[in-house]
Amino acid sequence: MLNLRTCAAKLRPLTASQTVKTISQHRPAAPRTFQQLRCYSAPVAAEPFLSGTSSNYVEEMYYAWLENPKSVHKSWDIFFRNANAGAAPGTAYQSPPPLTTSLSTLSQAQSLVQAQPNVDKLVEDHLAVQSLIRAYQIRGHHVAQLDPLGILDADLDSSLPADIITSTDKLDLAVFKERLRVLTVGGFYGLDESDLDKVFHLPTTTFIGGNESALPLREIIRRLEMAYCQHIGVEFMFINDLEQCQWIRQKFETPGIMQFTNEEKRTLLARLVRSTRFEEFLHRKWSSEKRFGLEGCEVLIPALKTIIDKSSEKGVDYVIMGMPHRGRLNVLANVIRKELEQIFCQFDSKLEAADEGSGDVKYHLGMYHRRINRVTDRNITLSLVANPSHLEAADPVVQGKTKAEQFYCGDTEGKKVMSILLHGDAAFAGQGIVYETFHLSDLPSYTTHGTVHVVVNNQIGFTTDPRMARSSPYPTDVARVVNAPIFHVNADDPEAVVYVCNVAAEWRSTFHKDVVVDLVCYRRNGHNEMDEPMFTQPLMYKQIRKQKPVLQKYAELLISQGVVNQPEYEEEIAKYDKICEEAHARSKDEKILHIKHWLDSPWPGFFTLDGQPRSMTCPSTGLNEEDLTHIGQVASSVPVEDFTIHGGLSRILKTRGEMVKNRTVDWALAEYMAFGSLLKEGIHIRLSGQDVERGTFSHRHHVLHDQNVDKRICIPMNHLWPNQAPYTVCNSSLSEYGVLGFELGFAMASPNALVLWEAQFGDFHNTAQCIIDQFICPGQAKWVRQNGIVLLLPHGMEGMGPEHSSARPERFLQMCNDDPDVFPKLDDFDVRQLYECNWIVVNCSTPANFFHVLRRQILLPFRKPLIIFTPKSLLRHPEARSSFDDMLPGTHFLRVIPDSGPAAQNPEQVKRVLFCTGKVYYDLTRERKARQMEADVAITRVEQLSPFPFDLLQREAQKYPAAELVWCQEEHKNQGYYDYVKPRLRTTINRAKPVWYAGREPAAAPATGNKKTHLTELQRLLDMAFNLDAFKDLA
Ligand SMILES: Cc1ncc(C[n+]2csc(CCOP(=O)(O)OP(=O)(O)O)c2C)c(N)n1
Ligand SMILES: [Mg+2]
Repeated sequence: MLNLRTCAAKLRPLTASQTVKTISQHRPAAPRTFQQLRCYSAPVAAEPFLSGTSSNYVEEMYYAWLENPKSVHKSWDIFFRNANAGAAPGTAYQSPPPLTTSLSTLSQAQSLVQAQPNVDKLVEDHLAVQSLIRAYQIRGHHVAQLDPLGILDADLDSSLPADIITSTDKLDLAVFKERLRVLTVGGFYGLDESDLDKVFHLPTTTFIGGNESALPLREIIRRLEMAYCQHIGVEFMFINDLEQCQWIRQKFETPGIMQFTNEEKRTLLARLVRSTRFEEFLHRKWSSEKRFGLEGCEVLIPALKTIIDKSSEKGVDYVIMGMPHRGRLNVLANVIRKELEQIFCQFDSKLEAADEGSGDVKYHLGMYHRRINRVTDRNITLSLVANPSHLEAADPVVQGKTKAEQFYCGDTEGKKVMSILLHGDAAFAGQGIVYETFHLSDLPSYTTHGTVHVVVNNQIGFTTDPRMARSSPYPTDVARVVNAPIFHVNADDPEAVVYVCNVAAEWRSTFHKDVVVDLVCYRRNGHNEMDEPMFTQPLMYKQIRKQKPVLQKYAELLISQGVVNQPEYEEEIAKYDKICEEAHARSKDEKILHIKHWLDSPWPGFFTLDGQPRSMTCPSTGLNEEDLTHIGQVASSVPVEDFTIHGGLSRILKTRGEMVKNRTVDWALAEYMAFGSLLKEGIHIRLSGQDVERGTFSHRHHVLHDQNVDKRICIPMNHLWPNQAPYTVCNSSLSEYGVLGFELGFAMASPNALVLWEAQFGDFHNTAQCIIDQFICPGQAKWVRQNGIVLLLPHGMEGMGPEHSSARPERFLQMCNDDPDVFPKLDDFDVRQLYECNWIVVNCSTPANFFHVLRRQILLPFRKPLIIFTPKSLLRHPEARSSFDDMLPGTHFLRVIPDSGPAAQNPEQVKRVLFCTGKVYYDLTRERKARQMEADVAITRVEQLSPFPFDLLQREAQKYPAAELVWCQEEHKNQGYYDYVKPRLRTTINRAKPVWYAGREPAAAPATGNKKTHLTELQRLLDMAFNLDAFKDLA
C-alpha cells in the first residue's frame, strides 16, 4: 500500500510516460497491463480533485479498480473508464446506476447524485463518510446506552462527541438535521441533509456493508449506530495492530451477527434464574447476614459461564479465577459448582472449625473443582483463588498460579490453562496493583497468554460516586496500556452481555492477549445487605427501587417472543428453588466446618489422604563431593561452544573455578550448589525479581550474554544434568507488589518447586507489604494452604544511607506466631517447630548455611514461607566462605552456630556471651581478636531467628554460667531483632538473668546518610559489646 500511495501521489505532476516508469519501479508484479495504466494515468492525474486530502482515497479506489473494476462502486468504474477514454478534466464523472434492488432509496439516490455534477464534492463526501465511520468506531461507545438505570454516563461525560451524527436508532430527521447542521458549521463533514440518501462506497475498514460494498448514508449511519451505539460500547481503536482492529470491527459491525437461537436464549434464561434465585434464597434464609449479593448484576453468572464455555470449546481445560467479594458465593455455587450445602453451612455460626488456624470469612475462601462442561462435554477444572479483603491483591497471585499451571503442563501458548479476573469498578480504577499486573501480561516469563477481565461496574464503590473515585472516563481505562480491547455492555441486556463474552473468549483464544468486559450495572442493595445506600445516593436508589430485575425483563421478552411460556419459566424457577431447599436440608447434617474443602490448590500425593505431612523428619541436606564439584565446574564455565563472554566475567568464573578446586564456596557458589542439586532431583526452580539474572551486586551471573551476538544467552544451570528439572531465572518488571504476588501464586501450584523472589534491596519489599501481610504470613492459617515461597532480602548496614540498608527484620519477626514467653514443649525442634510456625526467618552468616536452608526448604515434608536476609558485603568477604566439608552428606542447616574458639574451650571463664545474627558477626570477631578477648567473650550466631531456637540457645546460655548475656545488632534498637529476641532469650533462661543490648540507639530512619557517622556508630556499638563494664551500673 505504501508503494501504491507513493506512485499515485506521483501521478499528479508526472507525464504519462514518466508515470509508467515510476510505477514499474515500485509496484510489485500485478496481473494487469501497463497499457491500462498508461491510458488512465494522465487523464486521472489531471482531474482537479486529485489534490490535497482526497488523493489518498482516490488512489486506493483507483488501484482497487485496476485490480478489478467490479470492486469499486459503479460511479468510480464509469469515472475511470471515461478518464481512460480521454475525457477532459472535470468531465469524466457520470452518475452511477442503482447498486442493488435491495436498496429502496437508490433511485432517489441516483437522481441526487446525477443532480450533482461536482466531482470534487463527491470525493469530499466520500471522505466525509469515511471519517464518519471512523468516528463511530472511535467514539461510538460514548453514545452507547450503557447504564441500565439511564441516569449516569458510563464514561462520566454527558456531552455527545462532536463528530458523531446520532439520533440513536430512530434517525429522527429533526435531530439529525440539527446534528448535521452543527457538524457542517463545525466543518467536520460538509455533509448535508440531501446527502442522506446518496450512496457511498464503503472503505475496507468497515464491515457494516455485509455483502454490499456501498450503502446510502442513511443506512450507513443506521448500521453504525446499531453496531456502536446500542447496549455495547466497543473501545478498541487505540489498538496498534490493524489485524486486531479488523477482527473486532468484523465482530461488531457485520449486520445480523448478534443472533441467538432459541436454545441459546433458553440456556441464558435458565442461568439467570439460578443466579437470581440463589441470592433470593440466601436472603430468605439469612436476611441479616453479609453476603455481598449480586443483585443488579445477576448477569455475571451467564457472562462467566459463557466465557468458560467458549474457552472450553477452544481447548481450554483449566480456568483459574480471582474475584472480589461481590457475587462470590453465587460464582462458587453457579459457576464453579461448589456443593450448595457446603456454602450454606458457612452461614451456620455454631459449626465448629475442623482445621487448625484462624479460617476466614465465607466470601474470601477459594475453591478447586473438576467437572464436565455440559455445553462442550469436555473436562474442565475451575479454581477460584482465596483472597484477602484487600481488593485486587489476588490479581498477580492468580496470574502466577496460572503461569505455573501452564508451565507444568507444557502449555507454552496458554491454550489449555487460562485466567479470568473479576473486578469492582472502584477497585479496578483505584488500585495500582491492577496496573502492575497488566504490565506483567506480555512479559515472556510472566505472561499467561491473555486474561479475560470482567468488571462488575455497579457504578459505585461502597458509598463513593464514580465521579469521586476516578479521573478516567471509564473504570477500565488502565487496560488501554496493554492494548486490551474493552467491551462495555449494559448488563440489563443479557444477550448483549453473552455476545460480548463470547467475543472476549474468542479474542483471547485468537490473539492470546488480555481483554476486558465491563458489565455496566447497578447495585440493588447497599454495599452489603446491612448497609443503607439512601444516606448517600438517594436519587440513584430511588431509580434502583423502580428498576425491574433483569430476570423478569428477560423472561418477559422471551415469553413475548414465544421462546418460552410462563409455565415453563415458572417451572425453571421452582426447579432451582427445590435444589436450594434440598441442599439446605442436607447442610443441617454437617457437624463440622472443613476449610480444607475450600482449598484452591490441592497438592495430590504430597500429603497423606488426611492432608497430613507424610513424615515429620527432614533428611540431611548435605550433598556428595562429586555433585558439589560437578556443579561448581559448570558454574565456573561456559557450557556451550563459540560463546564469547565479557572479560570481567571470565575472571569471575576463573575465581569460581579456583574456589571449587580448593573445595570452598562463596555465597554465589553456595546458591548454585543448592539450586543445581535440587534440579537434579527434579525440583523446578524459579528465581524472579529485579535484575536477578546477573544479581544486583553482580555476583550471580546465572545468564551469560554472548558479547558478539545480540540476545544470544546461555544459562549454565540448565546444562547440569541430562534429565534435570528446568531452571527459570527471570529479570522482572520494576514492581514488587505485582511480582511478589505473581511468584506467590506460582509457588501455590506445586510443592515440587523452589520459587524465590529477590528484592533488589530488602527495603523494597515494603511496596509488596500487602502480599506479605495478607498472604504469606497468614495464608496457611486462613486458607489451610501451604506455600514454600522464598524471599531473598538483601540486608545490612554498609554505610549506604537510610535506604538500601534494612530489609526491616523487625516487621517479619513481629508477625511470627511463636510465643515469646513459653518454652515450647517439643521433642523435636528441628522439624516439628518448623511445622507449627507460620514462616521461617533466617539470617545466615555462612554460604554453607545458606545452601542448607535452601535445600531444607524442599526436603521438608511440608511447605512454609522462608524469609532470608541476604548479605551484600559478605558476598565478597574473604572470611564469608565455606568448605565443602560443611556441605557433605550428614551435614545440615545450623539453626545456631555456637562459638568454637577459646571461649568455648573454657566456658566457665567466659564473662559475656554475645548473641548476634548475620553480618555483624564478622565485625564482632574482628574486634574481639583486636582486643584479644577471645577467651572472655563467646559469640553465638542465631542463624534461624524464627521459629526461635529455644532449645539450642538454652544450651548455649547454660554452657556459660558466669557470663552476661548480650544481644548485639548493628540495626537501631527499635529495629532489627532485639524486641523479638530479648523476651525469648529470657524465656530460655527462665528469666534468671537480664539480656543486655549492644547496638545503635533507637532511630526513625534505618541508617544514617553520613558515612563517618555510620563508622562512629559502628565503633560505638563494638565498644559497648566488648566493654565488660558497660552494663555494671544497670544491673
Ligand atoms: C485495598 C482495599 N481498600 C479498601 C477496601 C474497603 N472496601 C471494601 S469494598 C470497597 C468498595 C469496592 O467498590 P467496587 O470495587 O466498585 O466493588 P463493589 O463493592 O461495588 O462491587 C471498599 C472501599 C478494601 N477491601 N480493599
Ligand atoms: Mg462498584
